Amino acid sequence: IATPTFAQTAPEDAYDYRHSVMKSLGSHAHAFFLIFSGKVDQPTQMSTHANAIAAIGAEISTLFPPGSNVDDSHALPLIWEEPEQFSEVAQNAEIATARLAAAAVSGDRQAVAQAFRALGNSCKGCHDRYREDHD
Ligand code: ASC
Repeated sequence: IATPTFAQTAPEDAYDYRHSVMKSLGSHAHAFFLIFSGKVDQPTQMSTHANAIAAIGAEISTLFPPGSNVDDSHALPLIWEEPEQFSEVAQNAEIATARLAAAAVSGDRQAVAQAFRALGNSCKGCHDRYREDHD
């Protein structure tokens, strides 16, 4: 039986935390896109969301401690069966979020669009392999 990375954190709480943080990542991505696409006129807040995305992106790999694959979770056991490969994917996600933040600072719309697409592909690639299909 694997022990959680943080001995003080119960598996259900590690899952609860992961779920909350990943939801916030998706919410920031959605908010970012509402501004980028021009639907919401809050240009100065684009960097707020890009920076939040990068800050969260840098911590994704910490959200999956051994033992946190509880029943409610959509995370597939494969995550803990191939930790090195998962780690690489998490690392790529971190890089993609950092690139979005850098592109947002540059103000180059093409660069932002490209970085946002790349980040979406990173999210999708990881979900396709490591997250259970759900609606
Ligand atoms: C998001 C979000 C995801 C990804 C994914 C990209 O904003 O919540 O899970 O992007 O849809 O394909």
